[in-house]
Amino acid sequence: MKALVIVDVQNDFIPGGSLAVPSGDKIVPVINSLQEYFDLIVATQDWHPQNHVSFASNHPGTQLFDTIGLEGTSQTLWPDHCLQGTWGAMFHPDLHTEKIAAIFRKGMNPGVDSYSGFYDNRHKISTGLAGYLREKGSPELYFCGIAADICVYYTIFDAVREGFTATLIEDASAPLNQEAFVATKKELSENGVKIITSDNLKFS
Ligand code: VGL
Ligand code: ZN
Repeated sequence: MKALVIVDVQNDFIPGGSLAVPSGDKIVPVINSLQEYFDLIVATQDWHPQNHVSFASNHPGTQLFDTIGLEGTSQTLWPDHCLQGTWGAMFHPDLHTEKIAAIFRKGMNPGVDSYSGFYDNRHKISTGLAGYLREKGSPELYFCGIAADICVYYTIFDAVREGFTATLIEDASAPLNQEAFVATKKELSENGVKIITSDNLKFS
């Protein structure tokens, strides 16, 4: 059984949004065309309160994309994005959502960021995604979405840690930083993650 995890395909991560990822819009039709190959589809949403620690606007004197120390970890400061209930937090309007069986939201705790769809960045609070997928029979997991080098990457890493089989669908994912993505792909494949393109699914 195959499950597709669609990570953060939200307006703010797409050109026109506050933290736009180049080509974020290009992957939406690819994701739509893949959905028929899956038995189960779930999605994640970045879902921040206005006072979220990852917003540069909450740290006077800092610049966008600065890194600050935060309880022994480093935190990148982003533009305000994916504010709970706003347009920027909604799925891209062209994304087909009919088959999405469950949505897992993350980044709701004001004091801690959450790149992965499974756990917050301190690995303390679970979204319940791993338990949900296990109850569904621990399907083979396929991942796509935005940003490929950030939230998709962290989500896949946690999937592997949780013992799932994980595959990244590269042409259905868009990175914020292309160079960082090259490095994260290498790291993922060294950890047993398969990297494919959508054609591999369609013609297998
Ligand atoms: C993301 C930065 C901040 C992502 C979320 O979805 O990749 N990146 N919050
Ligand atoms: Zn965020």
